[in-house]
Amino acid sequence: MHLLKWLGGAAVGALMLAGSPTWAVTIGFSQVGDEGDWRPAFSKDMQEEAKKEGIDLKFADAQGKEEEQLKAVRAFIAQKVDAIVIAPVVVTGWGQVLEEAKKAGIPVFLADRDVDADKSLFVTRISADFNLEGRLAGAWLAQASKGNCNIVELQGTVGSAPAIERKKGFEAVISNFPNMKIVKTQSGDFTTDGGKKVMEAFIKSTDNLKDICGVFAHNDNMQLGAIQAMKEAGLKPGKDFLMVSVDYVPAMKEALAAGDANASVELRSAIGKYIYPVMTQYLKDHKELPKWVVIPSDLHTAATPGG
Ligand code: GYE
Repeated sequence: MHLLKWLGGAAVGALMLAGSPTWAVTIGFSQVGDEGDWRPAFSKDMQEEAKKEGIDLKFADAQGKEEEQLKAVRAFIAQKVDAIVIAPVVVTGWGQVLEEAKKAGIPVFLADRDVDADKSLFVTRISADFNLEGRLAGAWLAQASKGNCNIVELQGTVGSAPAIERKKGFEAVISNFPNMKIVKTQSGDFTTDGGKKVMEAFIKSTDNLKDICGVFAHNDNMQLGAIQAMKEAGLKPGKDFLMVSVDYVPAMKEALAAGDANASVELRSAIGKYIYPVMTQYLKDHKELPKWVVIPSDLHTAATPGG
């Protein structure tokens, strides 16, 4: 009886292994950190999807430091993982370590943020179009303000792809409107606390946001911090100020519903379901892929929730 049970269990185990072709794949993932609400959701998705796919995921949190990411990637190379995923904190400084991975024959995939290294050094990047997110935010603000708006901007982490591209996209749109301009801009490092501090400084230096009509934040967490600072100063974000940001995290959905914010561009955090099939297929056939697999973005207001 015992033996039968054991044999049955072993057979089921063998079948399970046979049924999940990716069971032997080991992937190293170097993540930025957990600076806001969006990123932990992305980390969780990567871990849960890996489990579903039978992938052994080695997860390294760099706590916002590129040096930590470089160390993690070198450790993955030493461990001879099958593939590496990097969500790079900033765009610069990647050439050398990507060369090392290439030499070791380990394919690298970028998730979310971009690098400025040679594109032959990674297989593909899977992410949203940050420039489009900036353009969507700018277009919404142009429409909501009828093309008349003095704007304060909360930038993301200096040198990161989303801070660079969201700014560029936003400016490309507002430059079509002679009466729209950014009058103050500073980095809040993508954090709630950073956004709050920057907004407090803006409130002081502009006599309580006098003549300011809109706030563009490169992510929701900074916007949520800005909302706190504005409320503490007796101002009415969402009512007297047009508030637009990016991510569409649950706390921003609440802020939109409460009327404290007006619009947010959704950044999907479920990247695992896009990236793993692409990676496992590549490990099987090594077929060249387009250098960018784009995840769609869309803008939400309180009147058009969903997503
Ligand atoms: O918008 C922000 C996070 O890299 C695009 O990073 C991502 C950004 C996201 O900290 O909330």
